[in-house]
Amino acid sequence: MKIDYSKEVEEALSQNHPIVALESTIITHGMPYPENLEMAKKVESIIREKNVVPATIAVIDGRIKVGLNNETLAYLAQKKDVIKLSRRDFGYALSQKKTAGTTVSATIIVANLVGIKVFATGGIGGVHRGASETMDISRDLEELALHPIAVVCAGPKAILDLPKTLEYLETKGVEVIGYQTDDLPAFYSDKSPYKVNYRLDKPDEIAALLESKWSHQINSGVLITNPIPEAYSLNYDRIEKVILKALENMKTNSVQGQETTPYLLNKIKELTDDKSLASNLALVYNNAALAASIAASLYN
Ligand code: PSU
Ligand code: MN
Repeated sequence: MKIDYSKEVEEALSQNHPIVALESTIITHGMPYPENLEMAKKVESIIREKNVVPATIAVIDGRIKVGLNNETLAYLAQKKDVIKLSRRDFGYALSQKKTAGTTVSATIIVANLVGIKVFATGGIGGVHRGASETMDISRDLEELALHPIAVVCAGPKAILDLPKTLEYLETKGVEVIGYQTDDLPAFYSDKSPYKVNYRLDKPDEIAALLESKWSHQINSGVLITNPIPEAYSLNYDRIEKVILKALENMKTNSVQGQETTPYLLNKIKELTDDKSLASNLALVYNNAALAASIAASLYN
């Protein structure tokens, strides 16, 4: 397999040392520069503080990279015309030597190829509002269903249809765990009107769930939903109004397909005077810390 590892990740893999995978679409398409770069470095340091190795995954000039150095992170964070890479896009990006941010779906694929079991992100993609018309359902859900990996997030992104996303995950056999919560976290908000499948309060209980599931060859993913810290949580009803406005804007501008999510995140940032970006950063850091604790417990 033509995959380039950072030295740190290569060593961790050979010594069975805990690793947390990180995606890179959040860097290339999810946040503006320079906040994206600051975020990419800080998540890694949060993971290292727990003696766990971070593995940011991306495609650089047609090579799959697992573990990026600061120079490559800086390059990726500023690069224009970078591909948002999902399962669909591997053939083109690799053969044409393109540079790409890997979405949750593509990051799951690569993490699984190299044997990483825990992955932290902000929010996953899911069933979009209006999906019965547009059929826009994120590939993230399919890859979660296909591979034994734990994805730690702050819930599906609030721009989505949350009940339909939960239904879809049920159909696909993906357990939705609430970390210290019964309510489904909704990305910018720590609560939503919906419930998670099961609540677990300790990282080692989550690790035990993963081991129980996977040791019986029930090889599907698990979604760990971790509520955004209260200080950064935005009111669910208030942010819902902002989302509706952003969705209207999106229609007016005929935005569709893979541009949908980056467009909405950016519009919401504008409409909230950057408050949503501060929340997005806080929730990513919170997820990195939980993912590192789960990974450490899993490899013990
Ligand atoms: N989480 C964030 N910001 C993001 C994303 C996640 O806080 O930008 C990205 C992830 O890479 C996810 C993608 O896989 O958004 C979903 O895109 P889509 O809805 O087109 O599948
Ligand atoms: Mn889509």
